Amino acid sequence: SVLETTNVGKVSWGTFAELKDCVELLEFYAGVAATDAGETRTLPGGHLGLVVKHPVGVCAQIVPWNYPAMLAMWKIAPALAAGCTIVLKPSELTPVTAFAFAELAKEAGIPDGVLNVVNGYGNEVGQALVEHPGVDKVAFTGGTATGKQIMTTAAKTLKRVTLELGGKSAGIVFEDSDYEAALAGTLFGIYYSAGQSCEARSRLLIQRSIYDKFVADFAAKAQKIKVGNPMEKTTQMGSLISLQRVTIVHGYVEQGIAEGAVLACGGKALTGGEYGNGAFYAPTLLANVDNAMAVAQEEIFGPVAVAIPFDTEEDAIRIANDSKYGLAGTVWTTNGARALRVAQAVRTGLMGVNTIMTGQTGMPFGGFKESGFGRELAIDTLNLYTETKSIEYYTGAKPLNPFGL
Ligand code: TXE
Repeated sequence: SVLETTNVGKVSWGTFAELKDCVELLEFYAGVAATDAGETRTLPGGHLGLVVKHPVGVCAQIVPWNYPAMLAMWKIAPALAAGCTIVLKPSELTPVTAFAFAELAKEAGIPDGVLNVVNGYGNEVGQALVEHPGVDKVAFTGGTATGKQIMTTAAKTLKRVTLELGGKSAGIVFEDSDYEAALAGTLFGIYYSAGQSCEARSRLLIQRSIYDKFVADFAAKAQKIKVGNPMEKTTQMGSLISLQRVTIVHGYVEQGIAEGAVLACGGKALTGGEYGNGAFYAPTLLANVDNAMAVAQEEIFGPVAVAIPFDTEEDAIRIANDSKYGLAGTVWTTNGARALRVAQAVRTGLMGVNTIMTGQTGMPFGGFKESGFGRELAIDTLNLYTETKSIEYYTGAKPLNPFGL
């Protein structure tokens, strides 16, 4: 985790949990691999049908910088379990742990050529992998614009493609929620990983009757988050990936304020002193946000939440769905029927009920709409790394002779 925290700048207790996740995933898919029994079908005319799975082949796996090791393992583990070979391209910003994986793979006895790691820029090395005729499948996690470009390029050789892209997920807080639980959960849901998570609950939809109080309490708690050296155990939020990211995030905050949002807390880069060696941004909340504003529609990918009021359940669902993205969300309520109504009505691949802990091993992870397609972390992820083959086996005693000649 020291290596990964050095790689990405996030808190070390977070990267430790992510690396534990990597081990869990390897164990999970090792078990899943052993369960692939194929299928047999009894067919008419003396035939027996066998349905078997074949590895899809060479997989280019292109991953981003926000969870460098963990997102790589989300792809490596099922590909190995399916019998594929891998060319992994980490982000040019965070190549360190991918290379550590390659060394560990060698030490573990994985034959040369099975898990390959190449480093380089997306528009050079990434693009070359997507174009290469020897690559059968591209599995990508990253920005939606890059995902669209990859899909277009991959079409030229009809590669199999799976895309896990951005999000603008809603945390929907009803007046009948467990208030303290909703407060704690929504806070963690955006500021964990400094908001650099595809499933970050970056839009807070809060019922109008509790809106003012919730915004005030959330802002008060956000200001208490300990930001600083990611190696310190007591730090709660570390550095952003780069100073360039800080500039992008701040640009969005300024745009939001210019469009009429009210800054409830944060809104500035943290510089000097203990912040001098990193790219720090204060936990930020923009209130009085309208869902049409850029800060409510675009993925900021930093520690910035926007608070939008709603009146009724229908309202909340409509606003949550008014997004080109469809990755995740959470509904905070103590009304069980409402929880399931809303969880099903919001068009996202993942929904939490009174939790932001979506993305656990075994549960299909992926998006609707422009958040991509394909589901990782689950048993059926193996289908993304295999081709299905039908073998029809003639078992009749007499030779088949339809022409009778
Ligand atoms: O990601 P890119 P960037 C979102 C987030 C962020 C935006 C852009 O909103 O602001 O994406 O971030 C490789 N062919 N997410 O520019 O470009 C690149 O080298 C092949 C969401 O950092 O998507 C890297 O390995 N590969 C996200 C990977 O793609 C290409 C996580 C991701 O980079 C390529 C990160 C090309 N033409 C950003 N261009 C999530 N879903 O969690 C780039 N790459």
